[in-house]
Amino acid sequence: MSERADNPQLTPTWLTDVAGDDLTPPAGWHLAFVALGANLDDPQQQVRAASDALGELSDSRLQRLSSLYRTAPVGVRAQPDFINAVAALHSRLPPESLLEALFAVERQFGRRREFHHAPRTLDLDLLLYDRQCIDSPRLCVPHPRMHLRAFVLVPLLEIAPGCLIPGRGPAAAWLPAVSGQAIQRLSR
Ligand code: PH2
Ligand code: MG
Ligand code: MG
Repeated sequence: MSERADNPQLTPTWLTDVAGDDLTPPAGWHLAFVALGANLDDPQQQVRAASDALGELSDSRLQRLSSLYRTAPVGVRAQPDFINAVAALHSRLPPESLLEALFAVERQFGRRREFHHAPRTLDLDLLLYDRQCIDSPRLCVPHPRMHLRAFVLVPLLEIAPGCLIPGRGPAAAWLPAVSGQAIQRLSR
């Protein structure tokens, strides 16, 4: 059975406390959050076009898209600034199939996997899938470092202010931990 929004004990905060309405998926659908990032080849255009592609994923519906943000690179510092955003989707795809669909979009955008954290035309990371915790060789959900990255937390909280990260608590509680990371919201 799917979790019911009318049972307060089973109601994830992000399903009820988002900008005055809610993101509860219909029966048989799931709520997924996806991070978008690019820092090569006109990254703003890459992220805008990628969000259009997310809107066309099979068995999925784009529910929300954050603003675009210009962010300083985390990890390997000697690379261009990133453009980042976060999307909320309803999807009927199981998590591994959704991941495959995201990889297919990355490939469509010319992504080559050169080395870990290499500059990229497009990176799509599955952050959250309902309240599930998945730790398989291909997929780790919640994304294991999402709570430590301003470029994820800030756009995520823009579209889902009450978002909970399973195992970590409210996403908003992690903001102080990332306050030193440069992030600038771009006008639409
Ligand atoms: N992605 C990374 C590593 N570092 N830094 C920023 N600002 N934005 C990203 O999307 C990003 C990063 C690995 O995927
Ligand atoms: Mg990534
Ligand atoms: Mg990735």
